[in-house]
Amino acid sequence: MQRLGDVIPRPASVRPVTAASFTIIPGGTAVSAPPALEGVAAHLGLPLAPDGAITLALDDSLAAEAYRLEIAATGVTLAGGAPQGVFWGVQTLRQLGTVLPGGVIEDRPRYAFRGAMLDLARHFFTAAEIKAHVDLLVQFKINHLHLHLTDDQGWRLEIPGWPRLTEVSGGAGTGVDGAGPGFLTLAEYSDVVAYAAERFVTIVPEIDMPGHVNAVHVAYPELTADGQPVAPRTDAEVGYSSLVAGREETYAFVETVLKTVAAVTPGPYLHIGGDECLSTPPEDYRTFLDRVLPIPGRFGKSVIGWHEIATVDLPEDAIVQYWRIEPADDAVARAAASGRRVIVSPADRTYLDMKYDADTPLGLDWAGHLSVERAYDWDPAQRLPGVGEEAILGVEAPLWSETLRSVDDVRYLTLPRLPAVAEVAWSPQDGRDWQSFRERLAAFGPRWTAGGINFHRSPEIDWH
Ligand code: TNX
Repeated sequence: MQRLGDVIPRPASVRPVTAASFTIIPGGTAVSAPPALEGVAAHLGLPLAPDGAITLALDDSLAAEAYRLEIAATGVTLAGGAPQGVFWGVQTLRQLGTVLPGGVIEDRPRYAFRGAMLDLARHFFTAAEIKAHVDLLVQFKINHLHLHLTDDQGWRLEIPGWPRLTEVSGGAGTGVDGAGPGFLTLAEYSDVVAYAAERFVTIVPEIDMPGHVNAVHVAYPELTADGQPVAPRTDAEVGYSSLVAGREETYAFVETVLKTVAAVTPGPYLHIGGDECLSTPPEDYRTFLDRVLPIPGRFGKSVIGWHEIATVDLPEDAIVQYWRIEPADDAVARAAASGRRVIVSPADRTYLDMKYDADTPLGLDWAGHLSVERAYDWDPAQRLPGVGEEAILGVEAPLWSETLRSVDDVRYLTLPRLPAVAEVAWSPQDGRDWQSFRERLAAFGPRWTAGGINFHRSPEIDWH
């Protein structure tokens, strides 16, 4: 039997009762749940019955994402502030296995935004593959999936009225090194959104602008500065393409794209990129963002951008996503001081596409090597001078896909560092400890192996 606290992310409070335990009998033990929780109950994979020994309930004295799990010899009670709190409690139950140690877990997240990002532009992943990724993320209580839908190489979302975006730039050979093809139709995107929503995951769509747009210019040369045809690019350079700030056609295009994405995105955010605009003159960058940053608000969404956007005037509800390695950035501290919230994604702690060490066959190393311990052993509130706990909306672990070719590759870089970042984002800082984490993580090796889930057998962990 596992110990009650053998869960990732580590719960806020764990009180074991050593004598007691409850054993789930597959096919025998039933779950009782009110109608509002029947969808959540289904994730336990047990039958529903009014007198089930596992009781799910709502408790409005708890915060929406908080839950309380009580395990006694006679039964189990799981209460959450809202269905999502119960759902996170279900993830805890599933990690504990079938012989549940007795006691009480009271748990709630440190940050409201616990994110992962998948880059569909450099290498496309299908709707089915994205859904499988959602299944993996929710086990660690990640509640946002940021989809990087467009970049220099490819454009991965259907936009009615601009068919060449996906016909040309979602076509054969549009991934890095000629991988591909692929794009999501709006129906497929909506299917992913709905699947994620059933698991309390919010999709955050990103249309990267004004840089990272070579795929736009390949499809529509009339949007370039001189109207001349542009060659497709499948290398991994950045910073060479830009939408043209001084032309009205640019904003008609951007407006249509953001309106389309907003219409199929129930979540509150639209990410407009804004990173690495090395070929956009600073005045043009400002002109472009002054026009584009307010657009998501007109469609009822808050705008998110990579931290370069903090150099211009931001809407009040704009969110800045910090990705730099040391040293920190003054503009982000100024944005925080004026009330903007920050998503913390420092590349040297959260970029899942960094190699673990010099021997890692996949990934990049521009931000250094990212061991499991480095992904775990840091405090978001201590990372950025002037960006304290109140300014932080949450933490996200991006996975760029230049070197990825398969779901196995995604998992190799994601596991086991995503669980580390998930604990950074969920668990109270003062309860976190690398030694405890690596011991809890060791138990996942046999589970991933049994489930056919590829992962990196990091030598930092004494795998069971
Ligand atoms: C930087 S970080 C990028 C991406 C690359 C990534 C590779 C950021 C906002 N932009 O264009 O894919 O590095 O690690």
